[in-house]
Amino acid sequence: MYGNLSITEPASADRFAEDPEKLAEFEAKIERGEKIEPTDWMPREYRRQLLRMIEQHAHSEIIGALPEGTWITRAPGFKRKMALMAKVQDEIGHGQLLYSAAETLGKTREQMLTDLLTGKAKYSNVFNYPAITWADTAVIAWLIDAAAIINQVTNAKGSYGPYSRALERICTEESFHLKYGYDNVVTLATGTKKQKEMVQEALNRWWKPIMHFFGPPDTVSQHTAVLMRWKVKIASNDQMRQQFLDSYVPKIWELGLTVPDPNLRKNPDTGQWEYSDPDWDEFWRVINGNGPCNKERLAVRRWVEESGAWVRRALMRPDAQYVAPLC
Ligand code: FAQ
Repeated sequence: MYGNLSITEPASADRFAEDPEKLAEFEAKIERGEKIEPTDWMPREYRRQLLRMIEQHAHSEIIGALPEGTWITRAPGFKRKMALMAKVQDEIGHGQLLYSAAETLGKTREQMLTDLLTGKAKYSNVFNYPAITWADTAVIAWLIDAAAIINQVTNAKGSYGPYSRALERICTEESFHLKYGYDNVVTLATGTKKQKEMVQEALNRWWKPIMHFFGPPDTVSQHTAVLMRWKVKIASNDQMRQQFLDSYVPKIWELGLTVPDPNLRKNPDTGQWEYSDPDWDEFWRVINGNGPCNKERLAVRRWVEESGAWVRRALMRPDAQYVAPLC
C-alpha cells in the first residue's frame, strides 16, 4: 500500500481489460521488476498515461528554461553567467531526451510541440511564474531542481525502460544544478542585509508554486492510482511532497531563512508535515492556462518555432548533409 492507494487493486474499468491474458503477463513482468520496452505489448491505457506524463515532462523542461534563461545576460559575474548558460542548455537537452522517450510510444515530436503551442498539452505549474530578481533564479535552481530530483530519482525506478533510462541521466545533471542553486542561495543568505531580504522575498514568492509542484493531494489526484499500479509513479504526490519537506525545510531554516507558512510543522506523533492549504484553486488556474506568465511562455515558444523553421527545413532537404556543415 502507498498511503490510501493499492498497487494490487484489481483492474476495474473495462478500458484495462482489452486482453486479459496479455494484461496478466504484462503486469507479472512489472511485478518482477522487469522493464517494459517500446516493442513489448502494453495496454492502451498504459501507453496513453505514459505519453501524457512524459510529454508534459518534456514540455516542462523546454519551458522551464525560460524563467532562468532571461537572466543569462544579467547574471552577476562571468562565472555565474557561464554556469547559468550551461544549466539552461542542460534543461533543453533534458527536453530532447524526454521527447525521444515519448516518441517511442508512437507520437511525433511535431505533434507534441503543436499540442504545447495550442495549449492542449500541460507543463509544470512552476514555470508560469516570473523570475523577478536574481534571487528568484537561485531559488529555482536550488528548490525547484531539488523538487524535480525527488520526483525523478523516484520515478527512474519505474517500469518503462526509455523513460527510466532518460530520468537516470537527467538526475545526474540536475544534481549539479541543485549544487549551483544552493551555492547562489547561500551567497545571498549570508551576504548583505539587502541580499538576505532579496532571497527571503524570492522564497516567499516561490513557496506556494513549489508546494503545488508535486501535484494535487492524493485524495484528488486522478492518475496516481493507475500510474502506481503499473509502477510508472513509484510514490504518490503527497509522499513526494512530504519527502521534499523532510529534506529541505531544515536546510532552509539552517540558512536563517523562514518558510512563509505559519502552520508548517512536523507532527511528532505521525512524522508527517502539516501545512496550510496552498490554495489549490490557484494551482488549477495556473495549469489550465491562466497563470501570471502562461501566455508569455507560449508566445516565446511560438517565436522559437517560427524563427527556427528554416533550419528544420534545411536539415530535412535530401542533400542536407552538404548543407548542414556550411550553416
Ligand atoms: N504542473 O492526477 P494527477 C523540472 C496535472 S521538470 C502542471 O496527480 P499525475 C526540471 C496533471 O497533469 C518538472 N500540471 O497527475 C527543471 C493532471 O492533468 P491532466 C516536471 C500538473 O500525472 C527544473 C492533473 O493535474 N516534472 O522541473 C501538475 O498523476 C528547473 C491531475 O493530477 C514532471 O513532469 C503540475 N505540477 O501526477 C527545468 C515529472 N501536477 O494530464 C528547469 C513527471 C499535476 O489530466 C528548471 N510527472 N498536474 O490534464 C509526474 O511525476 C506527474 O505527472 C506529476 C502529477 C507528479 C507532476
